Amino acid sequence: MIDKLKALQAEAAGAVAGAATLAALDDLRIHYLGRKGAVTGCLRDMGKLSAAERPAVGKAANEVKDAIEAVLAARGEALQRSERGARFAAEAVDVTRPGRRSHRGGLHPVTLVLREMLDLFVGMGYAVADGPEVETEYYNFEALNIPAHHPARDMQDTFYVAPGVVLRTHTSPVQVRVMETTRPPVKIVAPGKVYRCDADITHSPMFHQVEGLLVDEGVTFADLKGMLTAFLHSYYGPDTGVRFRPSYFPFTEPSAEVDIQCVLCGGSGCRICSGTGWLEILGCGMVDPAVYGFVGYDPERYQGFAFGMGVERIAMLKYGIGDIRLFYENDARFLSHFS
Ligand code: 2U9
Repeated sequence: MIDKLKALQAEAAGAVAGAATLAALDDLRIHYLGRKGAVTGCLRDMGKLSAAERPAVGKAANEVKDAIEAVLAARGEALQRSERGARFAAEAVDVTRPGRRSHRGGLHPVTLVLREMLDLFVGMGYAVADGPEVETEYYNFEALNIPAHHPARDMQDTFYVAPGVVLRTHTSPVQVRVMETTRPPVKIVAPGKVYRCDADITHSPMFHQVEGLLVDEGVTFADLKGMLTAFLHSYYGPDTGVRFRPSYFPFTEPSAEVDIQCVLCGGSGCRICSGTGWLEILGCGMVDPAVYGFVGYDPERYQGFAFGMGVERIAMLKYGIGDIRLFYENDARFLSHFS
């Protein structure tokens, strides 16, 4: 029996030394020392021994049990150390590596250009006004001296929401609403989205406008010319040529369109300006006295000027963008040029 125990001890020592994982070590503990284990079996069999043999065999069995427990504990500690070491190595963080850059967004080019333009008008004392994008025909057309059956009211140009209700085709209704509730002097710019049934590389069914209105006593076309020239010189540089051409709008009389010298060729003629050397940049005029009738202003006492421009058009000319649809596609490669 003692020989058998010694053999078990030697066998266990070899097996424990060869155990590669804590789980394998646990299996060995059960195999040798568990309730149905080999050493436990020997201790149970002691009942069959004579009273004379029992003390020596019992002592040997306890020694073998202690010895196996000792090698299991030593191997367990060693395996725990190396398993922890391997885990630490796998989880190690190299604090000397460069950090990951976070991607920073930026303002949309239409927002950038709109803010730059508004900054210049606010600097000249204009207040910023806004109003609804869904408008009545009265505010979008009638009060602006665009009577029924005028070509500008044609279904091709205007999105009708319901009878008598449209998506505003310009921000001019904002100025009408301000005049209805405010006595002169009025000095406002009205930025915002407008809608027209039109789509190609330079037209979009939704785009942005900035319009302006100044009404007071003694306002002349010279004031309009001087203010817009100052605005365009601030925006495009003081040496940029500016010219006013006669034009027609139902809500202004007289009316003009304003050109700047081509931003690309400087006036010698190129693809952008179709060889003319000039680019149309905005429209303007003296508010038609008929408009004052709708808002209760005295046309004998007050004069005013108004102007309007498309924000996308100005952004396209500033950044050399050839297709208006690029503004609405949210392609990060396009937008990243402006951040
Ligand atoms: C009131 C009276 C007059 C606003 C004006 C223009 C000329 C003009 C266009 C520029 C390019 C529209 O975006 S665009 O297609 N606008 O040429 N707008 S005068 O005149 C007003 C506005 C409100 C009460």
